[in-house]
Amino acid sequence: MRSGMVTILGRPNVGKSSLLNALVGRKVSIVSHKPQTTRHRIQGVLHDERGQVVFVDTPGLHRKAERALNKVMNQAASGAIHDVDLILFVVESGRWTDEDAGVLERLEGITTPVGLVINKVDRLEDKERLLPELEKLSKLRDWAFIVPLSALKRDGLSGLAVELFERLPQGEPMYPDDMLTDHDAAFSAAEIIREKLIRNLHQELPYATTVEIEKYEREGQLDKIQAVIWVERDGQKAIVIGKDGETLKLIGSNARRDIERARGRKVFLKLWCRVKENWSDDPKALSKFGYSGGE
Ligand SMILES: Nc1nc2c(ncn2[C@@H]2O[C@H](COP(=O)(O)OP(=O)(O)OP(=O)(O)O)[C@@H](O)[C@H]2O)c(=O)[nH]1
Ligand SMILES: [Mg+2]
Repeated sequence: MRSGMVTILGRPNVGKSSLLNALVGRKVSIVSHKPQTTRHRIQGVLHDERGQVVFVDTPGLHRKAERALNKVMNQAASGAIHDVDLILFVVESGRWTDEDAGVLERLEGITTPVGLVINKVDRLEDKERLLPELEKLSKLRDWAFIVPLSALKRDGLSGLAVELFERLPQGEPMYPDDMLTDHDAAFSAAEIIREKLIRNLHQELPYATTVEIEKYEREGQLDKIQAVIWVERDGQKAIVIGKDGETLKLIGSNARRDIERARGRKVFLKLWCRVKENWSDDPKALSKFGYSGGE
């Protein structure tokens, strides 16, 4: 049996969380078309007759880390470079940017093997374009392997799994075979609510919000959840709530449906919106809301 830890790294929005979910076979990490969706390290476990892979999904490494929250996110990603068996460097097919180059720079001098994943190849209209791209990217560093794939279409995943199991050390599984993530129900619920916020709010607003679970109780067949959406200003609160409370209602019902699906139980969800000025640049608030750069 093979067993090991694999960190998924890359700039924002390349599809790291989508790849994790595709590999694990269940949605353990939230996804959106907006960059900087993932804020925490998320573990997901792949179980297979060949062994077990524990993946660590990380916040996209980005250049402009001005606010304390963005610094913590970059730290969380960088910290996951060490003490793992392999790193997957994820890029987007046909779109190499300065931020990708920045991630590559951080990997300089690292002795952990790094495999390159070229994601979103489904978007290539002309498949012939892939060859010159492979050629160009292959020269950037000494890769353990290069795998083009589509996380969205689940195309090319088995090829990646072959490469992973070949390189991971021999060993017994670290986690029981029904465990797909290390996060508890409250954390998952908060993340699902945050995903709905990102998807339903426009522009910069999602970056000014976070979710805190105040109460999570099991009552028979029902999970009763009370959660607070924190924003930074009164004006933002008005937008989150919306006209006649419609936006908040929509976010709540979308989130409830997904939490029910994830837990396989009925859910009662009560959502509030509150203001905490400048929370995303306030180290105390960040720690209260569960953001940390390291383990
Ligand atoms: N066409 C296409 N889109 C994809 C693929 N994989 C992911 N996406 C989309 O790319 C966007 C970003 O996906 P995420 O998985 O959230 O990306 P991420 O790298 O985790 O982003 P951050 O957490 O913000 O760093 C979403 O809209 C996904 O649906 C793919 O293989 N093909
Ligand atoms: Mg992500």
